[in-house]
Amino acid sequence: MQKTHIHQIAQIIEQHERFILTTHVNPDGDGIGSEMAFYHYLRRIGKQVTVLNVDAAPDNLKFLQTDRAIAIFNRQTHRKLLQQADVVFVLDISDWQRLRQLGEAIRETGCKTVCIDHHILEEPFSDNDFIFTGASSTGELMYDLLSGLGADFDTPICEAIFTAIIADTGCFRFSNTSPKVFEIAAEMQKLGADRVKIYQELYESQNLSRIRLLARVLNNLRFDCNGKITWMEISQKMFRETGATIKDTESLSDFPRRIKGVEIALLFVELPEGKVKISFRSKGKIVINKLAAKFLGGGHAFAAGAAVDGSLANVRDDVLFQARHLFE
Ligand SMILES: [Mn+2]
Repeated sequence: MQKTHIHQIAQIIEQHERFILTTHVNPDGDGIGSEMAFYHYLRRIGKQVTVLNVDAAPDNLKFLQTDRAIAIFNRQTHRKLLQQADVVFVLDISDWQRLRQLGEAIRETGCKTVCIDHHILEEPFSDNDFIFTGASSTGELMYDLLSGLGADFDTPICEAIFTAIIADTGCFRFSNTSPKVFEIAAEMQKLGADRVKIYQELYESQNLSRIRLLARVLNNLRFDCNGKITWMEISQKMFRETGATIKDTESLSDFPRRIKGVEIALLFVELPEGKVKISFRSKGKIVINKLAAKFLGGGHAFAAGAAVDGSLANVRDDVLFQARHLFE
């Protein structure tokens, strides 16, 4: 993010009083961390700010005090709030579909919309799009913005930004981990982010049902394309038997990526309404979001997702058929 962009956003903040911040469905560490950092900043400079999301924060992000700050969207309850808002900041997402009914409600109000995101933008999204696909995370952009605005990086802001960055870089493992990412993380740590605490909250506070599901899924791991593709599937029956929920499938496809020779990991999750959710993960050689786009999904070059109608077996066969072409 350049000075000119920061200047534009600074003007928007200066000229308005009532702000709403939001992020995508199934919010992740980057979406929530970015919201929380921006929320604390806007409050401290005396603005009225509400974080309004479609879904609640996952349990492992509640240490960021999300329960106090984040409201879950309800058309009736939040009608007035939306009508009175001056500006809605949409963070970590540039696709109205992934804001569901809240997206519709925001557009109905006609209030100013500003998007800050690092995903590839297919077509103009908001009134003011600030999209930087070279950034590791929206958290990184939030750091650029807040430092450009001269924010006081106190502990809650540092922890929120640190969380956003480690969530989207897989704890500095993914190919998007630039030198700048380490610099920001180092600064956040110096200024108060407790690295060990954040790591434990995020990754070492899992419920037993998720681990039981993981065991089941790994036990049924399958390979294709001479071991370059690995795939796993989760049926509704497996959810029932382990007590796990869809939330517990988050980042499960990280595990098969660890196998030598694997380039792509696919995860198929049977949804109750006759759909299948697909996660596409690549180790960094094979670009994967074009494959996701064939199934009306999207995402980053090396991490993407889609949800399609059909049975687990049919969707899996279709996706595998297309995935094999990536290795021809
Ligand atoms: Mn992100």
